Amino acid sequence: MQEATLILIKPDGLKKSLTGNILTRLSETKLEIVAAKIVRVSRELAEAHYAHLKNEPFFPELIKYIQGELHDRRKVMALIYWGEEAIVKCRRLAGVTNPEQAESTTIRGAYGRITTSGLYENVVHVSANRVDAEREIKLWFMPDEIIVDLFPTKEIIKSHLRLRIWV
Ligand code: FUP
Repeated sequence: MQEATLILIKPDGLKKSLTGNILTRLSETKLEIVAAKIVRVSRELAEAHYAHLKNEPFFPELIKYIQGELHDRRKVMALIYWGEEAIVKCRRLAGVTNPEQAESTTIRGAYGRITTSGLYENVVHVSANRVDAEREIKLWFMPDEIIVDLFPTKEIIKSHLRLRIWV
């Protein structure tokens, strides 16, 4: 079954110049990149992305991290990979959330670390399942930024501007 997954190369990955390595590792999956961009992450986007962790003690630090405030790199690279079993293939390559517990052959195991304050700096975000992937893709991308039709869309007219938005 073809499916899509959101990948973020987080600010620590960008600062450590790991973009090439990470994309090379992901190319092992033979999945197709159907969208890619560099994003300046607003507080609203960061909080929406990590809404499920709102009550965790590390939440404020996590928001700073994904916004790039800990690495002097106020950007992330966002990509959508698409194809057979995309979610599990990318998760497997990324490794588990805790970089100390991730296999050393995975991206997080090879390049991640835990900060002195206990935050996991794990280099990449990879959608965990189909429900998360759909929610996250719709948060990070507009329909016209993706070269395949992943989810239903509708057209709206806003101040004489014709836009395509998620239904
Ligand atoms: P994942 O789906 O692997 O990104 O895991 P989560 O959504 O549970 O966590 C999101 C981010 O919160 C992680 F990438 C790093 C951070 N985190 C911590 O710093 N400590 C924790 O105990 C759990 C998550």
